[in-house]
Amino acid sequence: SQTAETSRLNISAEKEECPEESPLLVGASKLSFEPSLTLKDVENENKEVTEGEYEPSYCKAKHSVAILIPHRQREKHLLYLLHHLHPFLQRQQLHYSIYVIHQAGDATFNRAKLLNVGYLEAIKDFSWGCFIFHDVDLVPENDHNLYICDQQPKHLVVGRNATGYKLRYKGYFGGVTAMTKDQFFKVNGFSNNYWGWGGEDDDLRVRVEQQKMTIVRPPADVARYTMVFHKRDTGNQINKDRMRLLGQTLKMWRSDGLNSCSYKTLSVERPPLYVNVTVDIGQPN
Ligand code: UD2
Ligand code: MN
Repeated sequence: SQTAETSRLNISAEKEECPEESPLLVGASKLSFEPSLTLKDVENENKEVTEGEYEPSYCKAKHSVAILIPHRQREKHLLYLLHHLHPFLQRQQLHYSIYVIHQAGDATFNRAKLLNVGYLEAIKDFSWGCFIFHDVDLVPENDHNLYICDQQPKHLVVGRNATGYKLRYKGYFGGVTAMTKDQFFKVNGFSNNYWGWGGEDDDLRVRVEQQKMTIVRPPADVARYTMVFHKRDTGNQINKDRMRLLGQTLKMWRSDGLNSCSYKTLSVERPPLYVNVTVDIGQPN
């Protein structure tokens, strides 16, 4: 019967688990940033991605990972990142989805709150076990830098082009980080109160350490990034309040974070290469 046939096909279609280490990794690769690149080009390069999501067709992925990118008015950077990140993640044989969390309006930017929103929205789609918090302008140079979570929160940017590929300072936790669903929940996510540039990444480190977790990093020779050149954006001026806020993290973390993140989702669009969440996160009070 039709039903028997269908179920037989389903059984034979059951995939074997992907190998421990992907055979598709190529190591360090030369990155290109072509100003003439278009979204159509990147869509054509990535026919197997639908609504931002991909999983290998030929084996069962061992990891399901949501990539969260805070964004406003960095369209070219987003394009470069999508162009490099999709093939990079596919070579790692991951089941993944890319979320771009777009801050509506022109109030001061709030990277950390956007990332909280990304987490809260992404878990509505799927039970992602791992989250990668990812600046839009950082492109990974080596696919041995695995976009999977660890037993401990992981910082993936040991070095980047502009800073001689050296860790900026001990405890630095900015740029690209990976935390499991539970690790992030345990620290109550990011603070929502860092408006403008700086401090929010250090605040997350304090939360992590307060939970007796330790930050791990991949080897320096693989945790390398190119940051696309940019100036400080208008709307993201340096946060003069950041040192005062950092002094209060241990007092505030329980009540300021995922559990107090209020926002209004204006739209969730699903073009081929990413989920585009546009959100009103308010403004500093
Ligand atoms: C550093 C950190 C970053 C964050 C920031 C302070 C590194 C490599 N990165 O980045 O993680 O801690 O300092 O807040 O150390 N963005 C927009 N539109 C804007 C403004 C910001 O999309 O108008 C997003 C975008 O994803 C960008 C990120 O916010 O990559 C961080 O902003 P930045 O690139 O201006 O700051 P930067 O490079 O000093
Ligand atoms: Mn940057």
